Amino acid sequence: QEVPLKYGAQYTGKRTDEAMNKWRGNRFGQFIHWGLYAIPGGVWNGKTYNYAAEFLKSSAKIPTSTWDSLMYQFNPVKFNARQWAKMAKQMGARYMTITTKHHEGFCLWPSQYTDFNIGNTPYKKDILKELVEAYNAEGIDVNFYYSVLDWHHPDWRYDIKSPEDSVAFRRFLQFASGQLRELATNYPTVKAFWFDGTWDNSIKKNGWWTLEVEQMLKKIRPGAVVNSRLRADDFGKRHIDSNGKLMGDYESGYERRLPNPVKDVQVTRWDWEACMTVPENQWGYHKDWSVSHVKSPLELLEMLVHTTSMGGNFLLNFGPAGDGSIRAEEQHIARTIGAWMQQNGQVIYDCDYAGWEKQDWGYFTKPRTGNIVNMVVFNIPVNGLLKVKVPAGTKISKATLAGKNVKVEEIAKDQFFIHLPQQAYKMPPVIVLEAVGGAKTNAQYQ
Ligand code: H79
Repeated sequence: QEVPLKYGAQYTGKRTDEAMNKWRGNRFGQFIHWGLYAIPGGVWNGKTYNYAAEFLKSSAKIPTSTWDSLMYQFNPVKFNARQWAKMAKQMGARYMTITTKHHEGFCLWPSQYTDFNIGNTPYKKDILKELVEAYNAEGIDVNFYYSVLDWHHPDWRYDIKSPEDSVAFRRFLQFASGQLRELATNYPTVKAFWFDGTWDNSIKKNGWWTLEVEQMLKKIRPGAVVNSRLRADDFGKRHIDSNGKLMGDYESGYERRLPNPVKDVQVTRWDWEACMTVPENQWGYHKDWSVSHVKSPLELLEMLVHTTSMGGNFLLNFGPAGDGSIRAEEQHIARTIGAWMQQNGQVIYDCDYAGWEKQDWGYFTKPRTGNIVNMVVFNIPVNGLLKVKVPAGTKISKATLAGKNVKVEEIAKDQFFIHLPQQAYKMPPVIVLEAVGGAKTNAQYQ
């Protein structure tokens, strides 16, 4: 029994249009968090705050007027959009998502709706425009992150508790709509919108606005992709509407975590994206990364493969410094992942869930077409034997490692050993299987 909804999901199942196929096939994206928080970098009055650097205003209880005056210090003399874009390209990112406005309310573009924007900093120039042009020139799609939550705007409300709140918040929603219309109109190559800061009661009580925004953006930019985090339905239900249907075009709830590859395979039924930090929880630039574990390039690469193997996109975050430089650790990550992607990108781009039983050595991925299944090996068994359990009736006719055949041994019904050549692997080896017969197992056939 379905509940009638005015603001619920607009369609069911995965979108199959060209724009969405491109978004999905991109698989690997670069997230960039850049704003005024990059200037203090997690340190205020000599005190280091371990919590997320982009939350410093809140952690250190800094008054809005004090925080906002950081704007007059924003002058990234080392910023070079083309260098950023080249690094992203070298890493293998096919899209980039930039914080046009984070919770602090500062705009990286010269918005006509507020003075709190890049045009009034010493830097003056439109950073968003520079980034869009530089990334697009490298063939990388650019998507816009937009925080609805706004610590700067006087009309922002966390909840609506009085008629005055209601009037103020209406004004706020008009402001946000205006900014989003401005972004979609002035940067015509934008491919997707990544909403954040939409969890408060004020938004939940205004689900109509979230649908209105989704429809407006798609009208201005046909094919635009919108994340589920924007959306709330008539009853304030977020992401998934009151009838259990996904709102927006893809599920965006996996933040700093990934679905379990065995228990959570239901995620393969819809489009989704996970976003990930390099430290435990720092999105904006933090001067002192010793405050938490810092993920290694191989940890992050494994997460990318894990995500692809479950039909999701992986959005890896970078937090440039206030001067526009990118820290050495992040550059190292980009280079290391990039070197592997250069050789093995075909197991990521346009790949999807293979539908085969997960094994301890790593992950399967499957190109959208053809009878190929890829194995990406992160845990190499001491005996060098990689077990593969195939769907009933499937045969593995061939297995190759870097173009060379490796031994395939049938050990039982629908079970094979792939003999991995014994050597010291510095990066995860990829074995390409040719599989014949059996049921089609790609997620799209389920
Ligand atoms: O931009 C990065 C972070 O700064 C931002 N999202 C990523 C992409 C972020 N904002 N807040 N948080 C992360 C954590 C806040 C979580 C909470 Fe909640 C909001 C706790 C309570 C309200 C989410 C919604 C968890 C529970 C309800």
